[in-house]
Amino acid sequence: MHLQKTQTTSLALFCKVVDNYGDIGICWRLAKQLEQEHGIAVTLWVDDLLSFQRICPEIAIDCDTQKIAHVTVRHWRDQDAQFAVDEIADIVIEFFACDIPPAYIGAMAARTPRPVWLNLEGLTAEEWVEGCHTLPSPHPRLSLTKHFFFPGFTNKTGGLLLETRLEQQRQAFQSDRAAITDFLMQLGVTASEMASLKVSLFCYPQAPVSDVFEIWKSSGTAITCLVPEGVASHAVETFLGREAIAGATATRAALTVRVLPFMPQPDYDKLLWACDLNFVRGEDSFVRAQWAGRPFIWHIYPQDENLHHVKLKAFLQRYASELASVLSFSLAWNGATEHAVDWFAIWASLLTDRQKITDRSAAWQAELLANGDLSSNLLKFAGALR
Ligand code: TRH
Repeated sequence: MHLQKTQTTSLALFCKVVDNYGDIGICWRLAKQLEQEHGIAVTLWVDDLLSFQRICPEIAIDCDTQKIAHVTVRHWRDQDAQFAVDEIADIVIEFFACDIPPAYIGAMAARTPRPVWLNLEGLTAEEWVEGCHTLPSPHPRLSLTKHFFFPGFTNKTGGLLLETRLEQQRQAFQSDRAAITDFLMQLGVTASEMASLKVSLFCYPQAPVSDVFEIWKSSGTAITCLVPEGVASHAVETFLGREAIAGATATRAALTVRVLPFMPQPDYDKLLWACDLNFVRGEDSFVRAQWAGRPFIWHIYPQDENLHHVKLKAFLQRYASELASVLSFSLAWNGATEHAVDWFAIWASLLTDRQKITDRSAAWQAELLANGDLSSNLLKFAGALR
């Protein structure tokens, strides 16, 4: 592809929200970074503006086209829209093998030069991704080739999403007591809660939250569990004895549970930075917890026949092979143990290992940073295909 130097590269990113917030969370983060750090003209096509609005309140849900943070956001309503060749971007990304509209693909094939077409896959620590990353997949009929692009934890993958200034922002925030206090106060966290062990909780409904609450109640340390609205609602309501809406709180013995509003994506990062321990889930919050430099426990997205346990173990083997406490707690939290769980013992050992886990976080971050960041890796790969 021979673009004049002055011409801005355009990129279309197609996002289908399968469920929850991770699909749009990842695509939005990628879109913003490509636009803001690499000067790419990004159009983000998304089929579910309501989910988008939860993590980005500026989104208008009744708008076909809008510009947010310089990114053009298009409501992807159906597969029937028609597209002219000059509407096709230089780089086209489908997230997680979503089917982009047939007319868009037809116009891609008619365009000269052809766009670079990538399928951005889901994150897994399993070894096979190294063999599949960047593999071509020729279209069965048209003169177009799609390439697979896998995020990952090694230098034979595309790496992880990471904004250039994130580390600097995190360090500035974590070393500024007043900023942390202000942030938590705005969320309704009281002074005594701030002085306790602060745990953020984001997990799927299957997580054994009530078991862990029982242990935390009898803990020798005061614990405040900060849980965004809509998360682990059943266990949280049982604990509170009332509806788990933002602002609801209760203290029982050593444990305070406080329900937070579901917050905009940048604030969720701050929450991870402000807490002593983070429970995260899925893909995007899981990655953000790794950049937060604080101990974290991952609740993996559940799959049929416990396929997710394989993925969980693949990650733990890379990240926590020397951290028995993280291994035991993570397996128990994800229902991946064969024997009865002694929550008291595995929590005690996690708590004892806090410093060791924090040290590991820093070393782990250094390993990840050596792989480069996903946006830059993706553009480098796209550039080589052009
Ligand atoms: O929400 P998730 O479970 O999302 C996904 C989807 O289920 C997806 O289909 C699946 O493929 C993937 O998991 C593995 O978890 P995740 O990935 O952590 O995404 C949550 C997003 O929501 C993330 O961008 C952070 C954001 N968020 C906020 O913006 N505010 C909040 O208050 C919270 C709790 C999260």
